[in-house]
Amino acid sequence: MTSTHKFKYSLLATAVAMLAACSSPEQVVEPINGKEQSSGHQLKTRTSESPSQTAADYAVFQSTLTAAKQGDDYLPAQFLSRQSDSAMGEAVRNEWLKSLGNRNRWDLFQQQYAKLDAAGRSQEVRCYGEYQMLSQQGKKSELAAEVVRELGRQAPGCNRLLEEAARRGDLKQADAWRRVRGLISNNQLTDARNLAAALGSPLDGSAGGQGAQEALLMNIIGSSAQKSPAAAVTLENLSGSLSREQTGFAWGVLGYAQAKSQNFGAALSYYNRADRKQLSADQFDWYARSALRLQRWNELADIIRSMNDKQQKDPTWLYWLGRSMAAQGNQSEAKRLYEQAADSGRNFYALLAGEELGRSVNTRNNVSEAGSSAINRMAKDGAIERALNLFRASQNADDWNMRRQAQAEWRYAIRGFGEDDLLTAAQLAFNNQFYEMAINTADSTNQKLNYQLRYISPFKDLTTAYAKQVGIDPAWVYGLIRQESRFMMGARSSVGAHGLMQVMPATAQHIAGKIGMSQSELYTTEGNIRMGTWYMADTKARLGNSEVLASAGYNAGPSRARQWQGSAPMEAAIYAETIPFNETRDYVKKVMANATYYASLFNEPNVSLKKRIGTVPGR
Ligand code: BLG
Repeated sequence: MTSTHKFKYSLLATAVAMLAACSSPEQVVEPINGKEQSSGHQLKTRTSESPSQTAADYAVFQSTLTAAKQGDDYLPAQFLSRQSDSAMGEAVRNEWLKSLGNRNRWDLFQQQYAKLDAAGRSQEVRCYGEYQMLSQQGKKSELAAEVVRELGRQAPGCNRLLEEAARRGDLKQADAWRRVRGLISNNQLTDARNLAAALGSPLDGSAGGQGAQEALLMNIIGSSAQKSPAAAVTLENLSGSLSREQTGFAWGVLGYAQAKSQNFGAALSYYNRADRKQLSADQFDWYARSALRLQRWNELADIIRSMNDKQQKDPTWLYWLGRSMAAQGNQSEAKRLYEQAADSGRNFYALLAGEELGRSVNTRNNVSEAGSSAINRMAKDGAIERALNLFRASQNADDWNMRRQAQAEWRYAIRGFGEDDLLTAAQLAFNNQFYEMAINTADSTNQKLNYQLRYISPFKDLTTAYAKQVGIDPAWVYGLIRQESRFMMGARSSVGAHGLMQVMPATAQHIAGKIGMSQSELYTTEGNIRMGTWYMADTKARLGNSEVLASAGYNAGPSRARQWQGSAPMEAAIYAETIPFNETRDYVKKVMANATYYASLFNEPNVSLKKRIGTVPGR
């Protein structure tokens, strides 16, 4: 060992010893996390730190994460000796633990694992934790039994856990081979091969048996094969040499591929030959959506009833099962299902189900606003203070990554809060114009509801004026901004959409040309609102005057929104539910539900979601 290494590791030993010794209250997760609190006065404040301390730690945060990823033990230990009880600390510890697990440094791993609040452990770190207990103490892994039910890619630590459990014969064979098939269908061939080998039957057929058998499926459910019209024929022809489990799985994959390409008839006929026990939640969703799009109500009911309990309780399927029951004349059962959906929260289907029951949207707060003394006390909590300090610094520096970390610190700070504390925190965030966290925090309560905080409406003069100028409903505009940016002025998306209304630079160029603006106005608050509202109105006019189509077009492009229309007019909720892009489907439902709440808060005459969305015309 070189002298620098010696130096490094003696420092490491000191830092680790310091960490072990540091069990002062601020290092341990405070009781604030965990229990439901009945009122704000139980809030215990965490130790505060100076803004310069937070800034100094943030300055080395990214490089510490990188060092941890690259297998360095010194910098993470040093960072955690100063900044442990925070989101930054949790992120560093998670990254460090992954690296320790990967390098089999189990003593240090165990020590650090114990210091990480269970609610803050990443899934991969939990996988390493269970891997360690399985491989060293032979303790069976519950997480492995859960993860093996997933069909897609998993983090390396989770694959390692699965393969160890497979080698020991701990996995249910049916689940394990189903995952092998799922990996093949998701183009994760290396992981599929590794799992099959760990199960003792490699896909290359070298040991014959199950592995060789499963390899036959590659030409049918492989990621490009599954989309081809020939796949179904190949599956028919090969079914004599495949097991029932294999054909049952393969039909599910082919059904899903057709549904995602909007061939709902073919999708349904393939899905009908699938083994329902092997379908994933995502595959089941598209099975049901295929029946829904074709309005085959009896089949839809049957499909929803075969979903697992959790999925059946999703407001989406409660509502659509209710509609199936109503279509079949079973009004009492429909009513029972609508009641469950309506009570599920403030989502799209809760609103639609409520309307079926004759209820209308309610935006009356059922609690009084947080008082100033509670807000002041909250502001003194060290974790809240850290989040706000970082938020302010991010605004001063116009630093988007820092803003994201401020959000993470806020989420960390409010973890485990009771509903009173959540609403106090939401008000505090709002008072500081930390809008996205005001909304998210207020939105996380279930019993105590403050609608002004859930549906805040800053920038009112500008937004209302431009909405009126182009003749669209301000409630729809607010519903869209809330979903696009949570009212963050400098918001930037992964693909480059910008500002409150998340306008893409290329779209801004197009808009600017149409209405005589400069493209650079995209970056001002007013210019962004003017561009976004104009584009909403223009898209709506081009797409049958439908807010639903226009919302889809705003997010995915008008030509896609048009392509998803049917040849005949269609109930807009069916259109929205069968949008193939996950982002856009979720977006449209949220924008429309938000618009309904804003309409109520703005005292607009139409507060019916059903009327607002109406019918989508045919292509
Ligand atoms: C939209 C554009 C459309 C464009 C589509 O992208 O942006 N809308 C606006 O700029 C207002 O004009 O259609 S096209 O002109 O026909 O191509 C498709 O390119 C914006 C979307 C993109 C999306 N947000 C507004 O909804 C976005 O940023 N997605 C990434 C989300 S995340 O960061 O990964 O979470």
